[in-house]
Amino acid sequence: MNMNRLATFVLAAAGLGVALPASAQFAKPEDAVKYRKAAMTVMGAHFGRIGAMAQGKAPFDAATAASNAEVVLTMSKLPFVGFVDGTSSTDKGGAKAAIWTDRAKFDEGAKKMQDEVVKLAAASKTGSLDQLKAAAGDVGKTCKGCHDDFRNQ
Ligand code: ASC
Repeated sequence: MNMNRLATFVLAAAGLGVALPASAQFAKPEDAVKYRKAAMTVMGAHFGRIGAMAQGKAPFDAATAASNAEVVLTMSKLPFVGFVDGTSSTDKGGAKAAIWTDRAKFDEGAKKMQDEVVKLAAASKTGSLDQLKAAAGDVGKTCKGCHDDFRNQ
């Protein structure tokens, strides 16, 4: 396949939402690490805005909550392709080797987070602060659960 054809294929696959193998998405392992960290950072920034409202640290605004939840919903789908083999680390905040030795548990944790984020997005559209608080609490538990098990302190 020449480069133009390859590019067309990759763009078509992306447009169709087809998951490409990680090797096709990242030229180098460190690119995958950078990608997953960036996705987590953006997700955390927008979830943090909702968390601040849920905790009364920022004024509740339903439209702001809903738009942040939409970003979290999109971002929640992105980091996991970046957990490619051979990219565990012992650095603070790095990915523990347990991700690769206990992959089923890791994948289950990711799925749980994604499911709770779907509920968060729905809750954010009701305009109810109480519903937002409950859903944000459930999402936060899924973040923490995985971080406790799979992210270096
Ligand atoms: C966040 C964020 C996390 C989670 C976690 C919830 O906003 O960046 O990792 O919430 O702290 O316990």
